[in-house]
Amino acid sequence: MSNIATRPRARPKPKVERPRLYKVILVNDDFTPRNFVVTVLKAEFRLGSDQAYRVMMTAHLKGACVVAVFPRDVAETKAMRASEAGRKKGYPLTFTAEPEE
Ligand code: NFA
Repeated sequence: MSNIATRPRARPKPKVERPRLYKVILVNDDFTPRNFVVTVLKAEFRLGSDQAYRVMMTAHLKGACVVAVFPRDVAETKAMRASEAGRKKGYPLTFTAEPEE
């Protein structure tokens, strides 16, 4: 007689890992106007007005602030686009992307 499926099923833990997420970080500078930073946060990261203002002020007061987390390619593209928006206006506005711990 077949004993298929009569033993306790072995359930090896699948050794798959989620892709790491990357943080996009807004870096403070002394030149980019506050309202321009807020505008970029709203346009590039779809933050609401209140959240955009809070992120801008946190970077302003503490030196940097995490804006959002994304898969690597999305984080890098968004950081680049947002930094370019500032560069286009002659501001040193900088966003970086770095892996989560
Ligand atoms: N520190 C800038 C100012 O006082 C505002 C700013 C905030 C710039 C966050 C860059 C990032 N105008």
